[in-house]
Amino acid sequence: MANVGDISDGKGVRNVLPHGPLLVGIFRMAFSNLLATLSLVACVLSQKVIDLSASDWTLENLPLKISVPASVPSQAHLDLYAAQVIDDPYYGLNDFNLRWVANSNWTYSALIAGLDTSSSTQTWLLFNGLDTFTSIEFCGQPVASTNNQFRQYFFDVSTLLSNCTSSLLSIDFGSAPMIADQIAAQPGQETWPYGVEIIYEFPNRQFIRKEQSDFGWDWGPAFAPAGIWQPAYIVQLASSPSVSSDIYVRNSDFDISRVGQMNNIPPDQSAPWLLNASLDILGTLPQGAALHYVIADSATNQTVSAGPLNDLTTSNSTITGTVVLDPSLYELWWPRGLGPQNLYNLTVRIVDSGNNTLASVNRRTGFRTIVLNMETISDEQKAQGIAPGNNWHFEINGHEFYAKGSNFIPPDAFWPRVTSAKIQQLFDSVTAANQNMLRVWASGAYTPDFIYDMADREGILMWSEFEFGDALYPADPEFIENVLEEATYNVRRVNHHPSLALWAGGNELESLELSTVNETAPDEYGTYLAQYEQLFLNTLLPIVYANSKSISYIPSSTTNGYLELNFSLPEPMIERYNNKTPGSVYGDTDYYNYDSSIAFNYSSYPVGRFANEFGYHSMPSLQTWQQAVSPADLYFNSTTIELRNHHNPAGGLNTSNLANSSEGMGQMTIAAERWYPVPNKTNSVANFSAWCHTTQIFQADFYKSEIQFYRRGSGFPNRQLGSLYWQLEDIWQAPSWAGIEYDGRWKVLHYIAKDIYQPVIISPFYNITTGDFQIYVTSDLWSPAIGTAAFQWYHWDGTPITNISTPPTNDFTVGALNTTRVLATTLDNSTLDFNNALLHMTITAHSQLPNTNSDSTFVHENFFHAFSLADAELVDPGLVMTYDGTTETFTVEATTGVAVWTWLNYPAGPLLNFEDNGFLLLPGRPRQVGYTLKSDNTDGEWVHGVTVESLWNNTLAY
Ligand code: BMA
Repeated sequence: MANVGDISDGKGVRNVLPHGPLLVGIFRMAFSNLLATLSLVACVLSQKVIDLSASDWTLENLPLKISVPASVPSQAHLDLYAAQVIDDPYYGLNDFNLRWVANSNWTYSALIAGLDTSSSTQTWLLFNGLDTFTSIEFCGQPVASTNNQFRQYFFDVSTLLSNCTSSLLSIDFGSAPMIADQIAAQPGQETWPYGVEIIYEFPNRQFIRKEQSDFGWDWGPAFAPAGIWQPAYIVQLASSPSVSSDIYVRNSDFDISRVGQMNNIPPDQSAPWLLNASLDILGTLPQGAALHYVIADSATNQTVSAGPLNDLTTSNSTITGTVVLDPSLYELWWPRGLGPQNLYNLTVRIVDSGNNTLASVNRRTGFRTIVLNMETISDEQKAQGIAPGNNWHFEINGHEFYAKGSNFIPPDAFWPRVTSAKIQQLFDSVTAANQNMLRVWASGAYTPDFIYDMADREGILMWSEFEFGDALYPADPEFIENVLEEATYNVRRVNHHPSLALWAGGNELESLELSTVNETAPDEYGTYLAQYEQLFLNTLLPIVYANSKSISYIPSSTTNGYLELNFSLPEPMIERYNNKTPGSVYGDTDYYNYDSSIAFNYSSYPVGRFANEFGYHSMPSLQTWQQAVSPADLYFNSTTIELRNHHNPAGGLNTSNLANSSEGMGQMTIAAERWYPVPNKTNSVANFSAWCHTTQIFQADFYKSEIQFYRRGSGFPNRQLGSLYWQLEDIWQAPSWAGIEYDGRWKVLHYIAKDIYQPVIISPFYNITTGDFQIYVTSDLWSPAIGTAAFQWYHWDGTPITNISTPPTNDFTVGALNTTRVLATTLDNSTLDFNNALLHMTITAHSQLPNTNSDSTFVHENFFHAFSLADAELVDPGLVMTYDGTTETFTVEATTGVAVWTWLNYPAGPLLNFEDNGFLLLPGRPRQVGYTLKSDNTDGEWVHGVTVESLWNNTLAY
């Protein structure tokens, strides 16, 4: 008996014997089953699973005379680094210096001990991920070649083993960049109009099924690693007739939907649940094999229901069954902030005709429906003031909600070193920042299960994507077949996670790629559109629909939605593309504008139903730079820093052309100069640090402005119901759009996102051309909030301005998922010097959090300054700070003036985040700031290294 959920727990050779829970299970069984159970033990003893991570691996390149000890899972760079053949790949310019590693072939080999060589054994090699081009040999004989990082591969090597003198497993990895170039150069190979493939460093990524950002991206390096990057096993099953039922489950697909539910369509919430369980196996199913399920509450382990699965279908490699479940027995799973994350343990067993267990799988799952509703705006919605067009929002358990979050990129260029501790720390930052959704961007790797497990527990919805981005892709049968295998494996693998929110075909394909073809080669548009539809509508959509009823699909992450969804058509989704009626609103938006002069001009932002990407890059902190570059390189435009900045992308492997990077560096500089006083310090490191920080202030300021605008749209005709900014976290230490630096340190952005994603916010909207000034309160709660808004203008020295006609307070009621205007006026520059005036606004409101019965109080504060802070006559705020070790809080106070962008900074070494940071401080109003300490290598000494500053510090020379 094999339990696919258990395998990764242990290392080494493991005869799968009954253990604790199974023995308990045996005693629970009725006596009539006991004999059958004993026969199961005989069968159990016959199966052997060898975890290949326990073997002694070697990594070699004979021409280069390199042979080092290696690991599984791993990648060549990591093993070479561990063996000190190479330096830290993340240091300095190693992105470029280590190209030879990517351009070389690498062989991983190990002698496999403990194999059962009896002729009655069926032996499989099972790889959950090989990155990417391999030739595999076992016992000195060829087994297979592979060419897809994202597939699970399994090979029957029984015959080879029966003839084996040395059980050497050897896997040759070819250089992915070299092979991509060879594929691109094949006669008759597909080409695309210039500019369609965005080239970062290595070209031709679109020909190969490997993490696309491994070839470089505008926020990351190009290591193009190779290796056995996921767990690998040898599975030995008895194949003699007496135990012909020996089975190993290699993958499974559990789908919990409402009876009658169809993908992309909001289901009937009163319908019972339908569990569809499908197991992919190695071995041979005996006649009469059946499925049995148990669902237990994951908190109490109490069984909620159990029984046989019905409507069985079997093939050589899969067994599937369904059961209808009584909805009154299950508590719903909700995303964070909208209700509890109720979870259940689902066990599905394959049983033989005597009810003996042949294999079983455990998965933690949850009961919820999540739909991306893209239906036409109904007459009823129009009557509520919603603009015509289509919907484009998520519904959880039948409720519209506001999706708040960011875009998740690969957290490291080398996945095997991504630990669950690192991801837990990242998720803690996500939940601390009031986010409920991450978009798992399309050109990294399919997310491992442990990350989805964490998302299930933390209540973070995972908008997931197939790995295609910023290119068009081949549509020849071999490529399509390869994608089909990759997609089927991954859709089935993750479908049971309640956090799974959506499948999207890829990144910016419709909005950027197809439109680039349309502009640059309109005559060829039809050809490339047909290829696009072949892959994203005729291949990927049917895979999602065949393996899940519970998940919606969109062909491209930014999309105007469908014109028609008709399940009786061979191609059920007909895309709208640009078939739009003026005055109507369709789809989601993707917005980047590096002209910082209009950054705070609301009319430049897109008006859509959902914002799935938007942003501007900034520098990481000095502390992060110090991890990766030498002290001599710590200045803004040092060559090392310019070469680590990949926006704008270099567009190839040439490192001597810095023009593209300089443009991106310039965008940060100009934005800082345009909107803030900029540093000009005598100490060059202090100057560098202050400049880095100022680019972060602009970034945070800009995102805040956009998020306020998008959130206000929830109560506007576009009924805007989501904003996911670009991007959550960094892959390495470099300038990027991230809010969290590589080691977990929060940039200013992450603090500001935390603030502006609170349920009820107050936000100002100023039209600089007309002087029109409005203030809105926006709420994403599910019940109305009643409260009071208060306004007060100040001079920079903190004295209140009284000769202005803004009312001191306004009472308001803001509806559920709605916005309300609490002030409308015109700012008249002849009455006040607005360069030197600041409006402070606060709200206190009462309502209930979704799915709770108790009242909560919601407070928020914001401030408004009409013009650039570069032109303001800021005064010294006289910031002082104290630390109280008993309450573990810092108290910060401005004593002589208003402190804008007040910033608590902590030294390199520990990892923590403050409760609040980047805030405005009025004089005489001390603020206590707590913190969450995540790691500390200073024995608590770090508290003495915390400093406080504000934008005023930019005006000081030191
Ligand atoms: C979009 C994303 C990414 C990219 C980001 C910043 O294009 O989808 O591909 O990194 O913007 O340029």
